[in-house]
Amino acid sequence: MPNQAVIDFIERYEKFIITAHETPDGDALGSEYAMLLALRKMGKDARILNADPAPKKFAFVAPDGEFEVLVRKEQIPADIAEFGLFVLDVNDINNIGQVATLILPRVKEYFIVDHHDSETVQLSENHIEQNASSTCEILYQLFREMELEIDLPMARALYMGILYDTGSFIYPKTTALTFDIAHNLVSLGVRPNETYVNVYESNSISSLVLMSKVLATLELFYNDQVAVQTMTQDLIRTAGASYEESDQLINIPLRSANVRVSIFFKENLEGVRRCSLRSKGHIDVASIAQSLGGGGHKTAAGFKCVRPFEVMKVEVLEMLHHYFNDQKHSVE
Ligand SMILES: [Mn+2]
Repeated sequence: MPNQAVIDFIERYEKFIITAHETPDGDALGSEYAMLLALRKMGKDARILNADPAPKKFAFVAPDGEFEVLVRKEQIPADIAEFGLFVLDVNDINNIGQVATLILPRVKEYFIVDHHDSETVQLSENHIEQNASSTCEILYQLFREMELEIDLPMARALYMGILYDTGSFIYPKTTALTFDIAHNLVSLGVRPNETYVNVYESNSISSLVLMSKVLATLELFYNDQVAVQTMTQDLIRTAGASYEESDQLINIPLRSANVRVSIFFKENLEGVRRCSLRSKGHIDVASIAQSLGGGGHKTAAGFKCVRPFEVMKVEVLEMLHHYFNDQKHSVE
């Protein structure tokens, strides 16, 4: 039984902190809130502490204040040594921001629940990782296995995570099981349209302006099969937007039948630069991300850019060369 290790972990502690990756998305926040409610149902003391704030479009699943952002040392409980730490939706323990420096060294033990593939991560006993559509899909099965009642607030959170991480039930890891779970969550009272409107139709005007500006940076390589978009912090400021509002923009070029890889270089307002990669079909962008110090899935991956975007662009395009080498191309 793959989930026995996590069940044992829950039994060992009375108090838990739950966290997820930096700039948490729908699956990170949905799984955190569902886990929070599950632990409280079991009579445990639990709270969420994240490196970054929860975007409004995802925060609707929880009452205000549940997605706490770790900013001051004073937020750390005095009896932190008695806590277990749940790390959700991330397989790299360094990708949890200041939670890694302020909380991780002080807790007794941590446990990772995730669904990202990585060849570099050594799975240990405190780690479950399944080839699931989302962390929420893993948690749904865990709660069922524990015979824990899934109530409507938990169902809404789990549904949001599955909806978000499957791109509304279309990404490659969407299976019959995913639909089966979604069916059960809707039977519990989740309203798909309400979730959709919150997640996809509640964007601000600034995010629309940001989209137009990012799309204007579009460059195409290898006979229009590789798209590159670039977002600097100045561009975010001009649009009056926030960094988080760019999170779906990488998917836009993939709507073209020609484009097989979409690359998005993005800088946040603090000047931290990242590169995200998406592909259709057989092109493995995880291996590119891994060779540059990042990680992810075969069709969705990313890495931190220490060097300038222009330098990294040439490097990433070179790595894609062998997929397109039988065709005429130009790399500037
Ligand atoms: Mn996820």
